[in-house]
Amino acid sequence: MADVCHKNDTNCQHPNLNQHGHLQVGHCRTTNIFHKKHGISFLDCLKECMVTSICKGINYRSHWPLCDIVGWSEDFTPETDCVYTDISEWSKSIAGKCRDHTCHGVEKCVFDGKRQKCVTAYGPIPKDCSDHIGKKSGVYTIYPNQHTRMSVFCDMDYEDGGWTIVQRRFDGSESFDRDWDAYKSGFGKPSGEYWIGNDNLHAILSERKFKVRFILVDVDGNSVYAEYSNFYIGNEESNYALSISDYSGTAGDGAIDFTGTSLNGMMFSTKDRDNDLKEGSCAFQKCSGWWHRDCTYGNINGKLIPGNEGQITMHWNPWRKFNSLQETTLMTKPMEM
Ligand SMILES: [Ca+2]
Repeated sequence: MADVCHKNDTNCQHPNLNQHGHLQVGHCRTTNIFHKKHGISFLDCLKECMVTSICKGINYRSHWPLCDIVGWSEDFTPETDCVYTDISEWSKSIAGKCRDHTCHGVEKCVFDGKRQKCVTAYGPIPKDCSDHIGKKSGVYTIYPNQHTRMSVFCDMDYEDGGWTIVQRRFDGSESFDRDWDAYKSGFGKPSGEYWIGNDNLHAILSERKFKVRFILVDVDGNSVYAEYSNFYIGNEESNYALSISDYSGTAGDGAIDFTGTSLNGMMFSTKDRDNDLKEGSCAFQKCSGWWHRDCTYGNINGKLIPGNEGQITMHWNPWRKFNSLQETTLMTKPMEM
């Protein structure tokens, strides 16, 4: 440890691993593993984690020996001979000259003999679900940029997979008749019904060029889709101004208002923030946060009340008029994979 520890730091020079009750023996993380290193010691593995901003802990298998650099993760899976430990439990001095580094999420600190440098760590960090491709559908963590981390549902089965779910509804367990702050930060659970959050969506869409797809299912189980090959939303200062165009699909174009005009360029509205072009509040009238213009013909954030019809329902007018749909999904994926 001489190369990484300060000479007066006895705990670092001679760490007693057995003193650390925070070692999780026989359990390891299985998601958000960014990097694996063979043939290094436990302490070097800890050091590797310590200098990597995105690292929250390590899995270590002493019989290989194998070191996993693990990001933010909640799962724990039993595995004999595997040890997990959270990096926050350890002295920062293990990082040696990089102990007070200020590198960001996708970087790691190296010391070049004179000073700290931040270099890109371990290739691409998953910015959206397309970077998790090849895995099965489920909840994953994505890091659109250095300051944004979120859990999302990734659909890896639909049309080659790689879809990041923006909105998903199928059982009516979440209310979507919510205010600005709820839509801003997102609500619901990625494993169930949810809205990803407008700030999160802006962060994702700012990294690449995206298409978006609406999947709609009626009460009889019929399914159609609407795709727009141009999709972007601005930041909160722009009221999440929407770019949406180039429709294709089987559902009909529902990204239009009552006059048949595209919602392209519209700002987001909620029941407590009216940014639409109509007298009165469309968000209030349609029970949905959305990019209302003269309201909207595609009201996927309306009320999920199968068997009912009207302005407030979760509907897609070009397909099933104002009848409540049974399921809706809004998902996005980079144009080029
Ligand atoms: Ca209005």
